[in-house]
Amino acid sequence: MKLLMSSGRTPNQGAKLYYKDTKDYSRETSYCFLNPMDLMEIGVEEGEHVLIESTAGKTIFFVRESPETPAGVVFLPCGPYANFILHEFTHATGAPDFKGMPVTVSATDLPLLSAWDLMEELGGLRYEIPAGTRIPDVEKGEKVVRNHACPLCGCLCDDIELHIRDGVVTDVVNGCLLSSGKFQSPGRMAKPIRREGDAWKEISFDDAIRSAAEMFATAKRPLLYGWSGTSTEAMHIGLEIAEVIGAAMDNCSSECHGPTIMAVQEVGHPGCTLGQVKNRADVIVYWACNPIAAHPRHMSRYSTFSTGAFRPEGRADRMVIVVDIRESETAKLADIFIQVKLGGDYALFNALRAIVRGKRDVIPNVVAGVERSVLFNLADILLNAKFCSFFTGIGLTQSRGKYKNVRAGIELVDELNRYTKCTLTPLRGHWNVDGTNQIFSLTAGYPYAVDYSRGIVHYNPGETSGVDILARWEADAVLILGTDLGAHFPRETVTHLTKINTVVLDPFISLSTAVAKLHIPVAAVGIDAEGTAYRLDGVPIHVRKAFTSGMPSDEVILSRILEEIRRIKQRQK
Ligand SMILES: Nc1nc2c(c(=O)[nH]1)N[C@H]1C(S)=C(S)[C@@H](COP(=O)(O)OP(=O)(O)OC[C@H]3O[C@@H](n4cnc5c(=O)[nH]c(N)nc54)[C@H](O)[C@@H]3O)O[C@H]1N2
Ligand SMILES: Nc1nc2c(c(=O)[nH]1)N[C@H]1C(S)=C(S)[C@@H](COP(=O)(O)OP(=O)(O)OC[C@H]3O[C@@H](n4cnc5c(=O)[nH]c(N)nc54)[C@H](O)[C@@H]3O)O[C@H]1N2
Ligand code: SF4
Ligand SMILES: [Mo]
Repeated sequence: MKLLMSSGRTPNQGAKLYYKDTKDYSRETSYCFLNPMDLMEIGVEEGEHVLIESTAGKTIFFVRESPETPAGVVFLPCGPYANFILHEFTHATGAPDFKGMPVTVSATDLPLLSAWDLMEELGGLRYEIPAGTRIPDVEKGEKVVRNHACPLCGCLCDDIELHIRDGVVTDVVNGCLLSSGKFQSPGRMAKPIRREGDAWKEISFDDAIRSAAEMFATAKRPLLYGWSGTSTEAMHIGLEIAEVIGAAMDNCSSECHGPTIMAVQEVGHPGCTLGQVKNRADVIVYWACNPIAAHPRHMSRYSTFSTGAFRPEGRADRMVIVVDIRESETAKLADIFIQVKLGGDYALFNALRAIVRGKRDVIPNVVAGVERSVLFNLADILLNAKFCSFFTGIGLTQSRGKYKNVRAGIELVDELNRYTKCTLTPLRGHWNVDGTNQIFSLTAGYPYAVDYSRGIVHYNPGETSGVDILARWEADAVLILGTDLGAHFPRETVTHLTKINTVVLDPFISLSTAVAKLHIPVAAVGIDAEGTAYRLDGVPIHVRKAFTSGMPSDEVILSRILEEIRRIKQRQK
């Protein structure tokens, strides 16, 4: 049966992000959610397997019956299985079609593969952390750390309380499922490893740094990718390396809210801080985002359920609207849920703009699956709001239309500001992805996808963005830092990573470990390293370390790689 694939966050996929080497992660990311009508047509039931094929590849998924998913769409959790069948085209935006790619789904008896199996099918090699591994020289004793920032999603909640014994987090108070998952992950690596043929060999930090520096100093087309999962201080050093070796340097925005930034570059950003939303918003619209799964404390800490100076009753003082293609966990909590057709947002925003402009007569009976009367009602609610806040997600940036969807959304907000106060805030993903845009802009002049190969910075998403450079098989050395491309990039690009000099800098084992030549473990920001991060509304917050350890930070390793590269370049002169 032909369906449209849409992938996105689930609460359990998020809780297992720091357990990618486990069966639990493989299970949570190999589900496929199908409408009961489609199940009947395919001839499968909950718990059975299906084969999903696309022009990029095929693999096996575990069937979950889901009345919330519309007929004609198969919803897949974000992860290596969805990306195993994802093509690498970004339509000149940098963001692949994570939401809205045609696939064929059929019944199968074939067994499920593990995430490691998938990586090995592409040329990678699994790695097992030796039993009993502990990061060295951790601070001894028991302590409680309060008002700590959570380095996971863009909410960057800074009210976490950690209970720690001998460098092990024994309790996470105030944190959500995702937060506890990260602070309590046992997946830390302690020693650098290098791939030698079909085996991994432990090497010293000195050897690893020399080896990485050699790879990048001699590369013809180096790419430094990720950065959303580290401190802004580390990004600065990364940008210096990029300048010295003439690398392309890109951050997770390009595959995520990069299209939002492209829209902002065209029409501006009517934003505000989360404090404004908490204190003032009486109408909140979650458009193409699902905070219950992806920003689990957003609604309670900053928006829907929080009380504020002018919203003393919290939830009772606010009208909540969700626009999504499926009845997401967030949609179930809304006052009004509007179900739009996949890729239909551009039409919907523009219909609303016309209504706000008083052109009700030009609106057809149904727009992108939504009845005209529903749109009239929605427009009235927005126009009568005292302070309306839109939160937008990657259902806009990764579906057909990409940045044009966001542009239409911003233009609607602009239109509404003629009548009332209205703001739009993208629900940025990683805890420091906003920081990447700040630091890249400050240092290189552009927020992401900056390319130093011509000696001056060149910025052209769709050309100088990570997915596109890898899709063209252009890069010969790639640094993966603060991201996991093995799990999260399209199949073809991951295949390319296995053929070249791929270096991973990551405190934790990840699926990128499998596709790398070299993995250098580091201290984790917010755990045993510190640094600056920017919350999703652009507010900078200092992320402290929870305890000290003997692991070197990203800053230390990057500075040493830079030093070594300079030495090699000097010798080459
Ligand atoms: N649990 C968990 N949380 C995470 C992450 C994670 O991996 N796991 N990753 C973090 C990152 S990097 C990011 S960017 C954020 C992302 O956070 P979100 O933006 O919430 O991400 P998604 O769940 O991918 O997509 C949001 C919604 O878009 C809907 N959607 C899909 N297509 C369309 C469409 O055409 N129109 C409309 N209106 N809706 C559509 C989906 O059904 C989904 O409910 O999450 C962050 N938090
Ligand atoms: N199918 C599908 N695929 C998707 C998406 C989708 O919706 N569907 N969404 C896309 C989006 S929006 C994004 S942003 C990406 C998200 O994907 P990624 O950026 O790959 O997200 P994570 O897997 O959380 O990877 C973060 C990495 O940073 C590491 N890390 C944590 N702390 C530190 C630190 O202090 N230093 C260093 N060096 N590393 C650290 C973690 O161990 C982890 O490996 O996935 C993309 N892929
Ligand atoms: S909502 Fe985000 S920042 Fe806050 S505790 Fe959960 S994962 Fe951490
Ligand atoms: Mo993201």
